[in-house]
Amino acid sequence: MMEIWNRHFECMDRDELKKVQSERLRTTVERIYFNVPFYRHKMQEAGLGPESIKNIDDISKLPFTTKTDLRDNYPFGLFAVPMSEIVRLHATSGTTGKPTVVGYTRNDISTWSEVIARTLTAAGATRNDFIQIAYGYGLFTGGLGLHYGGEKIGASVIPVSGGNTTRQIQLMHDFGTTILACTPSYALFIAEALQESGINRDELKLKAGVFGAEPWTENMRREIEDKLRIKAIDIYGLSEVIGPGVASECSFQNGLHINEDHFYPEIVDPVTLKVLPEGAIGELVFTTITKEGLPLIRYRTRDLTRLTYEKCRCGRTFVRMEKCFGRSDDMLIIRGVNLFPSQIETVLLEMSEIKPHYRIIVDRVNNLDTLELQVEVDEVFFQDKISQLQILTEKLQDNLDKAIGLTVKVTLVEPKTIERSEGKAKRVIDKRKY
Ligand code: DLL
Repeated sequence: MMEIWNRHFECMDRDELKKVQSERLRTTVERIYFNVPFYRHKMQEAGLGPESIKNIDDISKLPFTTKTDLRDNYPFGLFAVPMSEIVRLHATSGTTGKPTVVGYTRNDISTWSEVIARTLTAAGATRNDFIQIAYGYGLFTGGLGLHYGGEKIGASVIPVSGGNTTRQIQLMHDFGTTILACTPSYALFIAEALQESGINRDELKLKAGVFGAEPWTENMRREIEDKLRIKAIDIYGLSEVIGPGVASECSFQNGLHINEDHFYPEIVDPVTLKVLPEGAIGELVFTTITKEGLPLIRYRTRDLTRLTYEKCRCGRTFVRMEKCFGRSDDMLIIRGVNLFPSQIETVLLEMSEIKPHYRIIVDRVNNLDTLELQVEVDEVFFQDKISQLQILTEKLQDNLDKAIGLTVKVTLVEPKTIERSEGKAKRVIDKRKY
């Protein structure tokens, strides 16, 4: 039987939980009403005051928040505390090139460590484990998010960050890593590199992995589990809400338990915004009910899933969300980095030599995402010497790298070779099979 990190909350009677959620929601609403002008105005427009929210069921009266709201209030406009209370900033890329910025108070960092401690414990980790964190460290929430939770449970944390696969395998072998934390696509890449490394799987002590930050299928899980001979646990989160630690699977791998005492979930119809009943597929919406730095009210994640309140065999009473089905918008996740096609478009539009006809082709080769951009250029480039094309390709590649932080394979093509469309253009071809 697997351990549970915080039995008091994770196995709380649901009526009791509702009381906790109601009280925490009231505190949050007061906090945002008095400290964040954006929220106060939105509540006033809806004819609401802090006293309108008495218990968790009143949540449906509150207005939704979107990524655009965060962007419009860039960088710190939605923070609910003075900057002197903020001890950490993280960020993700957004549509306009401006990142979405999130801020944490000391208590928020402690909440984050708590929810990750639950995640890691549910994956079977204890103080005797060696956790190799191959999520990126930096503005991305993956690395540092897992890190603090790993230390909280007393495990030996190996903060290797992403990349350098040969070294990952070497450390895994030499340090006796038991838990691997990275994106599922990177886990598969590591698995294949291991087969070629000369190190035998039996020489490793690996027993489980906590994988997330991008969508992945049951097929991919099976492949990882077979190749690495580990238990592959799905973990979900988003920077705006806290980072990783929002929801995670238990050993039964049958839906992700949402840390409902901190993040209150709803499923809504992405078009009508009506709250949908249990079991219906729709857009996941979160209200943070304990966060201080950046509380979010009914934040639309764009992730599509469904919820079940059925009791889980593990003993946890928290609601479970199914593995994400996809997104209601067009955000791509390439090697764990969020990318909107419009970011690429912005770069193209800034270069006069290039026509705004392009196609983005995403694929997965050897389990790593690849990104190709096919773009039309003026005829003169094809009449001229090849070196001209080469120079332009390199310039574009360089500009893209700077703007989106991803290596893009650029293919310049002759005018009118890219299919036109009369309705919405399908600019993205995603060949990945999750
Ligand atoms: O990816 C936080 C994270 C780090 C989660 C490490 C898990 C592990 P963002 O960069 O803000 O935060 O991206 C959030 O990634 O809205 C989903 O679309 C997607 N996503 C995250 N986890 C999963 C998952 C981190 N397990 C966005 N399955 C989210 C499917 C996921 N999609």
